[in-house]
Amino acid sequence: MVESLILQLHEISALKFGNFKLKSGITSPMYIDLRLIISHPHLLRQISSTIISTLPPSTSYDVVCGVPYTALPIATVISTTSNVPMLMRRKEIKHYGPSKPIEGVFQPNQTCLIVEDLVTSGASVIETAAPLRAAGLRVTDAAVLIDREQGGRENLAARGITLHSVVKLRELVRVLKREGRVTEETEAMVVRFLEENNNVSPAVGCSAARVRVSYGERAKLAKNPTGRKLFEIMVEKKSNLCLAADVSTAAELLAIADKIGPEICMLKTHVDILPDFTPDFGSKLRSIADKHNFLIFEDRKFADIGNTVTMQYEGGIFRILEWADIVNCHIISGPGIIDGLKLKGLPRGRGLLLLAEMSSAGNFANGEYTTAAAKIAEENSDFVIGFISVNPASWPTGSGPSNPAFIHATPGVQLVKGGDGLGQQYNTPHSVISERGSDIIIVGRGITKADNPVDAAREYRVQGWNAYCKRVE
Ligand code: 5BU
Repeated sequence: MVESLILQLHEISALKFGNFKLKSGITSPMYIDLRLIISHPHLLRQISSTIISTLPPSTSYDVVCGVPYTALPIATVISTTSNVPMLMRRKEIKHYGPSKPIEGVFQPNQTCLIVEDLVTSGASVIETAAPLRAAGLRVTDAAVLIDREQGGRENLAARGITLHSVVKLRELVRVLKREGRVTEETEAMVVRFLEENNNVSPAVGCSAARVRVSYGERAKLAKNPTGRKLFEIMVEKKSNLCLAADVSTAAELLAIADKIGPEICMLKTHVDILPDFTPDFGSKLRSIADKHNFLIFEDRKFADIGNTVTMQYEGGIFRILEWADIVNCHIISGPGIIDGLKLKGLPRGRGLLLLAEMSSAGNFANGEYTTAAAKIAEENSDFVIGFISVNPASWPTGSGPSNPAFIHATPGVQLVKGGDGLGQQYNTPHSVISERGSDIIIVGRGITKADNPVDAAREYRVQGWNAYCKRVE
């Protein structure tokens, strides 16, 4: 049965051998194009029924969802022949009418089987699972015709999805060779290719999975109430702009917060630079934040042992815990720092950003350090809401950037690339949001030192928001 399928796919030229440049840039000795199957209804029906009969009998599901586009007809045939309702995931977000990422009727907690034609790194399945899960559905299994055996199974398993394939690529080539459709050399070339490319990173795809999910959907995935609120404010205000309010006095800070408040989702403070700080500073800033609907982020960069940071967070003259929705910390001292901050912050519903990367030249927050931050975040996703990062798109496979619940905020942003002579390095809003895969632009002097800070803030907001809209399109 499977053999006859393979031979038919070869006959219709859905399986080709030669030298093909793949989307990832690598050259493959084989190209699989399953879009052709819609021209062969008999084969489409056969593929659909084989995919379902390959599933272990214990697999149960209430709805099916095909990964757009090639697997949509396969999922449709499965749905009509097995009488299981189908869902469709929108690849493009509509800019008119009610915008639903998932089309079709379902109940939260129902189980959805993902149907796919071909799995390489698993990135497309992961991208489809994210909005389904965000909508409350359970996604535990993916059924696929061909597993290219290039890491997809492992990458999906790491995200709680079991891959069931009708045929693996090595097996497929073996059948073709046995039936005299390909030469021994071709088979050897494919096997060598698979050995050399046995772990295709879904890093780009994963990062893409996160960056293509809208802030609104990600709000639903956030475990921490402040993380959720931040996404919601971004959507309500169409703003991914955070003002770094590094001005000379508390009075100036409160004034600029009130003026720029309508443009921002978050205001970042360095409370220890204010010479006129008084104990009522927090409540004054809080009422401006409530008036304009933004969150307060004290850029305190805690770095000590757990016990000390609990005191620094809650006590002293600044009493940061009282008024800051969000604080951040280095992970240099190990995970105990998270435990310490969490002890005080979590009962108040506060959130924490981990410093995974920094914007200044020559800093040491990279490589293994960044990976460690991502791991600590995953282990503390009730309190950690995300990262201070600079280029999350470049983070290694399977680390934090793939998790859409985490938010990335990036300092070092101005309208033109450059620096400040003291190590700061600037990238543009477009580069930060579109190319580097961050979510929030943190802008200080680009706004505070502008001739007209309100106009400047609006410009940054529009540029940041447009870059985001393009990204999720
Ligand atoms: P600027 O004026 O846009 O350069 O201000 C950037 C702000 O972000 C400033 O408050 C810094 O303390 C803060 N910052 C940063 O620039 N780079 C970092 O890596 C981190 C914070 Br973390």
